[in-house]
Amino acid sequence: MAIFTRGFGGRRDPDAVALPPGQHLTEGFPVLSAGPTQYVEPEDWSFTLTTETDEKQTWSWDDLMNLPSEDVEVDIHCVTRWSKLKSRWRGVPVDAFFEDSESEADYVMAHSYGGYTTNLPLEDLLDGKAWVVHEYDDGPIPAEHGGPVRLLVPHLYFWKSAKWLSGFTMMTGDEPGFWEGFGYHNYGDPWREERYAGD
Ligand SMILES: Nc1nc2c(c(=O)[nH]1)N[C@H]1C(S)=C(S)[C@@H](COP(=O)(O)O)O[C@H]1N2
Ligand SMILES: [Mo]
Repeated sequence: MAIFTRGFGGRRDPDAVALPPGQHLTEGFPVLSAGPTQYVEPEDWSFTLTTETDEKQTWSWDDLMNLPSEDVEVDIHCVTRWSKLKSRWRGVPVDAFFEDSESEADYVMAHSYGGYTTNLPLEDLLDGKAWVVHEYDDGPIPAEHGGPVRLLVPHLYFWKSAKWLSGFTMMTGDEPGFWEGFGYHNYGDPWREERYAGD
């Protein structure tokens, strides 16, 4: 029978094995925003880490540029079922922002210019698993994709990668962010297909 035939249907496409369940490949880069694109100039951008005791630390664009950045090439997976392989970013591992933090909280709310939020366990942001990125494909991140600075958490569905990142707030207890409050899964592991609450 035809099960080993490559071609129409693509079921034996070697790329398919790299995709989480229920995802298909896109060559483009769809834009998904719950509200209007935010236009923030690098000189107006800042990032504030607020601890559970309301201590604040703020980084300007220049501060961000002075932290060690690295190049990352990662696959990204949107809950609306597109995946993009080998997307190329440059940014600072999230670990750098916690070096001088006295926080003992286990959960983080990421905040964006424009009001978007998304919640993550702190451990999913540390140990080189997530980045505060400021370049896409060797250039500035286009505003519609979250520039000048977005969060990149490639091991979770892409709604966790907050565009126009403005800060983290530490939380001793977990709380839903924007989409999590509208029924998206609290954690969002694409490999376990955690799309919606109850998955
Ligand atoms: N601030 C902000 N960040 C956001 C969103 C948003 O609406 N606002 N949408 C999320 C969703 S659902 C997805 S799939 C990705 C889309 O990123 P892209 O537009 O660069 O593809 O951004 C995530 N980050
Ligand atoms: Mo999404």
